[in-house]
Amino acid sequence: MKTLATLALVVATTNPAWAQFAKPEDAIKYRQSAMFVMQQNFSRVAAMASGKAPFDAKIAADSAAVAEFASRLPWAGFGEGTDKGRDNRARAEIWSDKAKFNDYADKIQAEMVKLSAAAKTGNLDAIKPAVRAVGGTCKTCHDAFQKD
Ligand code: ASC
Repeated sequence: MKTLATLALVVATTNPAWAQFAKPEDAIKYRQSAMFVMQQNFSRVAAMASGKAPFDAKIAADSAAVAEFASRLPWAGFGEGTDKGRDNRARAEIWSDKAKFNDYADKIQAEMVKLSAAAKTGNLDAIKPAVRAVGGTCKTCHDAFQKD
């Protein structure tokens, strides 16, 4: 009979990366959901920064904090074997150019930390450049890795 440690090793070495989810579809749904939460909260702050929505410091700070947290989540859903299935716009380059994709994943999290910190100050003039930096990072990554 296999020991628990051996079983754990077998599982760790034979399961594909999406195995932390029940199935690849779940990984895709998870990353899409996290992106959606991030986008909803970020765009609320962005609308204030651009003057399309009235500035409310508390809503901005709360939304930026949620966007920052959400920015940590999608990446676990991009494991091997999650390139196909469920309606999704992920390009193959996510998996073939992983280093670059991971750099963008790190960058958006870093920019979100800065945005959240700026939003906590309650100063709209500090929020504006941070919103631009986040938006620029979203766009650069989408241009490279998201299908039209
Ligand atoms: C959003 C959203 C994005 C980014 C990007 C910023 O609200 O859905 O992908 O901002 O448009 O340029």
